[in-house]
This record gives sequence, C-alpha cells and structure tokens, in this order.
Amino acid sequence: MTHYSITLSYLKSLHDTPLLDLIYQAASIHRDNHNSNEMQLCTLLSIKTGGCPEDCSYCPQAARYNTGLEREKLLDLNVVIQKARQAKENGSSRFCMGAAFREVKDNNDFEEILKMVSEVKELGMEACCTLGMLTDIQAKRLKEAGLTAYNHNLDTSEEHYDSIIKTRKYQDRLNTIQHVVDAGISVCCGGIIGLGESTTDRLKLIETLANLNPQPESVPINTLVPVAGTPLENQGKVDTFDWIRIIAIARIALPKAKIRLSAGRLGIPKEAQAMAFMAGANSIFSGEKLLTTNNPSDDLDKELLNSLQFKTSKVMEPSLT
Ligand code: SAM
Ligand code: DTB
Ligand code: SF4
Repeated sequence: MTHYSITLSYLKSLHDTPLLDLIYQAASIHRDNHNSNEMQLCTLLSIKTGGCPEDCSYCPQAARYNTGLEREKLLDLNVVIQKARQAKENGSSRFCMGAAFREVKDNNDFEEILKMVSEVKELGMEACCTLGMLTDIQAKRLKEAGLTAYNHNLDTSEEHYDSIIKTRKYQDRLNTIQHVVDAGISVCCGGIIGLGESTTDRLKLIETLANLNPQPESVPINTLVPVAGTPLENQGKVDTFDWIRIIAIARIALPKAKIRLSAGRLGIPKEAQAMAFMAGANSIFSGEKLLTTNNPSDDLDKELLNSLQFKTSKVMEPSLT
C-alpha cells in the first residue's frame, strides 16, 4: 500500500500556482487514476435527526442551537430500505445513513442500524454510515453487517478545530478513523470550507487527510451551509474559485480518492461545478435533501451530468457484493 508523504510547503506551492495551471495539473492526475467521464452518485438519508449533544458551530442538528428543526427518533427499517430502493432507481450506487449522534451507544438503535446496513447491502448498493464516534468493537460489528464505508470528517485543521467544536477533540476523530481502518471498512473523511478558517487551515486539513495511512477512499468537500440559529449563521460565502482551488489541491494530494462535492452545491452555477469536475471532483450527493438542508433536485443534476456526457458509476449486482 502506498504511504504518501505530503508536506505543507508542497501544498502551499500548489496553492500559489495560477488557477488554470493548477486545474490542468489536477485534471492530468485525475485522468491517470480515474475514468474522467464517470461520476459516482451517493444519496444521503438522515436516519436519526436532531437533538445532538455536540456543539459543532455549523450544525443545525445540535440540540443547544435554536434552529427550528424537529427532533425525530430512529427511522423504521422499512422506511430506510424503501428510500434506499428509490435512491438506487435514481442511479445512486452508494447509500449513506446519517445520525445526529455524538457517539454510537450499544443499544437497540445500534442493532436496528446494523440491520439497515445489511439490507442496503443486499440491494446491491454500497452502504455507508455516519454515526459519530465508534469503539473498535462497534466498528467490527458494522463491518460484519456489511458496511462499505464510514464517514467521519475532520472538518478543518487541528488548530482551528477548537474554535468550531469544543465538546470533542481532533484526536477523538482520529481515534474513530483508526477503529474504522482496523475493522477493514473504507474511510470517508473530509471537511468543510467557509468556517472562518485561513488558507493555511484549509491546506493543513488536506495535509492531514493526505497523510492518513491508508488515504481515505473518499473525501467529501463541504462548503458551509449557514443555518439560522447556529453560531455560524452569518458567516460569509466562500469564493467559487477558492472552492475550485481546494478541490484541485485535494485531487493532487489524494490521487486515488473519490473527491465528493458535498454540502453547499445548491447555488453554485453549473459552469463552476463543471470546473470542479475538471479539477478532479468525481462524486456528488444526489437527491433534494442532504441530511436536513437542501441540495439540487435530481432533475437539475441529471441535466447537468447529461449535458457534460457523464456516465454514473454502476450499481453493484447483489451477487457481486
Ligand atoms: N453526527 C455525526 C458526525 O458529526 O460525525 C454524523 C452527521 S454530521 C451532520 C456529518 C457532517 O456533516 C459533519 O461532519 C459536517 O462536515 C457536515 N455538516 C453538518 N452541518 C453542515 C453545514 N451546515 N454545512 C456544511 N456541512 C455540514
Ligand atoms: C459529509 O461530509 N457531508 C454530508 C455527509 N458527509 C454526511 C452531510 C452534509 C450535511 C449538511 C447539513 C445538513 O443537511 O444537515
Ligand atoms: Fe452532532 Fe454531527 Fe451535528 Fe456535530 S455535526 S452537532 S456531532 S450531528
């Protein structure tokens, strides 16, 4: 397995490269490692919404902020599987189930989630979860249930982390990621830009992600969706070219990973999204909702992908899973 050694000064030199040269470099690396006309579609479902005890300053689901979100208990297994079927019909090959948990507890909800993972897998889809912190044993149980990937973001640099989240440490995130790796589950790990971080913070996040061993299989790049009631509700918008620059740098630093355009795609013009695809993004969340906020409609995304003549990654057949 390749162990990458990516330095901050190298990432800074990429950041200083004129944008179109940087995109050209990223596009070349992208073509060496991926089919440049293939896009992975993933669908998200919030299986347990709101009431989270954490204090993540960006998150509408943190119980301590007044965001008007209705708290819900864990969705029924049947509802989840019906949504997964629909997602498969709409061309998604990965189904990602998110819960507003600080950490997984060994209770009935976890037993239900294990069933959801197995049944999604039986549909021939990749099953992904994001459930907060995990112990080594919980990670192994998810693996036994058939989990393909676990999403656990580092969000920003270690230095900036404390000003965004105080109820846990960067090291807690790294520990969960290690449990996921040890269990043999693919790691999906990325971050958010637009949290008031500096360029160096953005590059340090990419440095940390690129030096994980193994590198994450997928890297979601979120831009902040400002939600009224959260401490970051008035945070300014990220410049679209800065967004593309970060995608290109992530592609160069993590050549084999799927780079996923995640939160914040609504409102980004189609031409800018196409530039991000040129710079190496090869996965998107499809469907009108992310977890609790809006995302472009299926129709709009189909139109975009068709006009760029993308093929979507195949949904696996059950016999091949
Ligand atoms: N509670 C679990 C956790 O924190 O790992 C899983 C769900 S959490 C909502 C998943 C990710 O969504 C976060 O790590 C963060 O990167 C992203 N996220 C949450 N709210 C966001 C927002 N308003 N804008 C952009 N990304 C957001
Ligand atoms: C990720 O990095 N982004 C997704 C997924 N992983 C779980 C979540 C985005 C959530 C945006 C805010 C919301 O819809 O609640
Ligand atoms: Fe909870 Fe996850 Fe939201 Fe943080 S990001 S408040 S851990 S749901």
